[in-house]
Amino acid sequence: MTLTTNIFKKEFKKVFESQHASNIKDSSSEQQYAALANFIKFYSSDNWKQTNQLYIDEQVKQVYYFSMEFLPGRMLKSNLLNLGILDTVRDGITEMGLDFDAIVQSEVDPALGNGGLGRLASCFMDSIASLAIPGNGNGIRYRYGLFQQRFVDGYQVELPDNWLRNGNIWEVRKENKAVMIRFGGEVYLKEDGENKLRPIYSNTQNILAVPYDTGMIGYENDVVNNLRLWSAEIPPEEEINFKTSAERVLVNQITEVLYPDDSNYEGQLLRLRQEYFFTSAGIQSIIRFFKKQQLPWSEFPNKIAIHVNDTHPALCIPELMRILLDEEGLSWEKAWDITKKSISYTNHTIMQEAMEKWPVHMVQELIPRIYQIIEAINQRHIDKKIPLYGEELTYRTTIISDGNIKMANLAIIGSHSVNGVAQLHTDILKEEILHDFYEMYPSKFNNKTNGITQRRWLHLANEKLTQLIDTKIGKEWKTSPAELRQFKAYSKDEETLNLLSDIKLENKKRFAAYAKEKYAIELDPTALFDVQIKRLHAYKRQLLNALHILDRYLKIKDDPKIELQPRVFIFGAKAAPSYIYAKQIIKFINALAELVNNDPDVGNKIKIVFVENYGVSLAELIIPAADISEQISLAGKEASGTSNMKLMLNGALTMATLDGANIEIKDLVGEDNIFLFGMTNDEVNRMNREGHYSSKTVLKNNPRLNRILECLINGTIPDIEVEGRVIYDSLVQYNDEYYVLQDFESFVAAQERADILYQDKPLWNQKALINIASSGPFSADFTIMRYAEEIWNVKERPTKDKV
Ligand code: 26V
Repeated sequence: MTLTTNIFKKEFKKVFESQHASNIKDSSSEQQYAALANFIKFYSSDNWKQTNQLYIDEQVKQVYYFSMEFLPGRMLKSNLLNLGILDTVRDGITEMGLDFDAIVQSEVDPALGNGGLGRLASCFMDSIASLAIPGNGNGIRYRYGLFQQRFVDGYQVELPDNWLRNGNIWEVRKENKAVMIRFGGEVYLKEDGENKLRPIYSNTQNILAVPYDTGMIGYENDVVNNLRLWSAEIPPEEEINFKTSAERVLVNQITEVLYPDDSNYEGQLLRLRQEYFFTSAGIQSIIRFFKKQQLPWSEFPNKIAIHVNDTHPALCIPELMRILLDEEGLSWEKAWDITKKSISYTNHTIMQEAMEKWPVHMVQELIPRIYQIIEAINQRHIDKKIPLYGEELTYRTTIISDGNIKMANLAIIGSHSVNGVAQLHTDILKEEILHDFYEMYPSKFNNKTNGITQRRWLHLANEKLTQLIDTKIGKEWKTSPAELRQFKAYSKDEETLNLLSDIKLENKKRFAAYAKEKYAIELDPTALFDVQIKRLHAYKRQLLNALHILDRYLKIKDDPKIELQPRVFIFGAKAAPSYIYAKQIIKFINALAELVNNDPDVGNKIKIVFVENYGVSLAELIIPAADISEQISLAGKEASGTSNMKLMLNGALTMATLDGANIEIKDLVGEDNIFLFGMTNDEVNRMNREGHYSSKTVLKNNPRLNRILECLINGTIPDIEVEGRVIYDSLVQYNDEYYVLQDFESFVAAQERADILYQDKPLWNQKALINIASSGPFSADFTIMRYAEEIWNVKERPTKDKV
């Protein structure tokens, strides 16, 4: 059935009235949203059912993407887009006298992830469905998402994110698919009648894992895949065994809240519970599904690919082994072969402090049988590798050492593929961080540079730009992103460049209106909009950005008449609640904003907007308005970055160190269309090796920088006595771990080049256009095609339309 506006209006009215028993005209936008989301769910339900049935009937190989985090963003508009009914529905809603944008805004944005890793998982879900790849997400249905951030006197304050307050229309609770997870107790091996050892469990605590499924709608291809998020509950038949309220609390705690840290590993028992809970649930449901097909176990790796997103789901390995050995009675060799062939692993960080390791005693107590299996995997690894590689190398690669279980080592040994997320990152893994493993298993290592979905990050976030591109090169880029390169043909076309610049201005006005309403700050939309949006972390160097602003401020104070390119500096960043230094940087930037924004000498030359509660929805507002994309991490530290890709796709020029995917951006756009600065990874390594770096010496030779740093401690910036001192000391006394001062001069020089270029509007616009036209290779569609072909060995399916 093709949906016309008239049919839509009739159907929508029906849904609304059956739900609310009242007139639409008198309803709130929340109620209208609920009805519209229900309409979409109903509209796509046949496809959801049929996709699932097709996978069963044809026994196709399926991927299961295990991730502790998913950051899908609001789903209403993207579902309408992918169903091909966005315009029809928008027109219908408008004709009914309702406010479509208000309806869209009243959906909550589920923050079930911290940052890059979680958002990548959701971009991947969109691409997997849009490529008609049989794929499933597997994760946790947190009751509370990532904290909501507020600023009080410039300090970050965290509030709970009760995202389920008004229910969640997209999900379907599947009680009949629940599985039991066993924690604790004792386990011993006992011989069964057939000379086989079987584990006997006693005194375990059993917890029910109930799945909530959400349809992942492919782009105009009738595919609806499944995202399955698990929730912990007390099993009804065990109610009686949960005598104490403390035990009850514990069960509810498991899926209560997302850990708000993405860089600092802490050996928290609750987090280990979460990890085992959702991996065990996911693996059990896969096994259940596989067994229904009545195939021999040797077929398992031909039908199932299990992807482990960072090490958080690495317990998939011993859990799959446990089920194959204990419950299905396979031999160790067979089970191990199946496990390795099925599982693949992506590494997302080289930051040592984020590497997961669990104390042996904790794993032993919480999941005793899993511990036994990990121990056996470890022992077999040692026995097998010592004859081949000697003791020294082998012992450097063990899973268990110093009383800890190293999850990365488990993930590498128990999988057939290990990938990094940008070329440089993969090279660093191979040559430095995981070099010992690379010696052992060179063929496991491969690169899969990250990607983003152009449908959300261009089509939905920047509809005006989408229209311009559509009229110039057609619409094919939505499914064949390489087509974007056709847009290059317009890089000297005056009319197109002017339109591009008009669109950017409009997007900047839209952001300015938000800033005015929310923060009562007046922005000049013709100023250069300079954007840094990402988690707050020392290695990402928001501090370098802030010191550059301070430099500009001092220039203005020295000469209030100085001609400077007006800039609006936009920050969006959450700091982990326990990461004190990151929170001090937030306070510093907010204090600087307070000073600069209210200084009449400064006027429009500098405005600073630090948005509260940065997340997917705010990204969709900010990215289309950006002129400059700040990607200024210390070289070697940012595994890939993905905001760099989104900003480029929307015509921002990148201010970059040669780090992560910035290098690949540079290769695609050419050095003339990017602002590069700072040390390279090799230079950083050399500095580290030689150990000669002295931030004090840098300061001594740079009076300007010295003066800037003095402002942190001399009262120039009000109300940062504590923070200013801490930051100053980190740079001076503690020798500037992330080489902020070392890279400062070349950063400022690159910013000056940007100012000059911005004066030449046609040339700037041309470079913006080249950035847009060069960003096709960063579509997650390509990334997913490579995963599908080179790691998962799954096929895109021809869709009905294409057949
Ligand atoms: C690590 C940890 C450590 C223990 C506490 C909880 C926790 C939660 C998440 C993580 C993973 C952080 C890694 C991460 O998000 N990496 C980012 O991944 C992006 C997608 O690959 C990539 O673009 C970013 O460069 C990288 O920082």
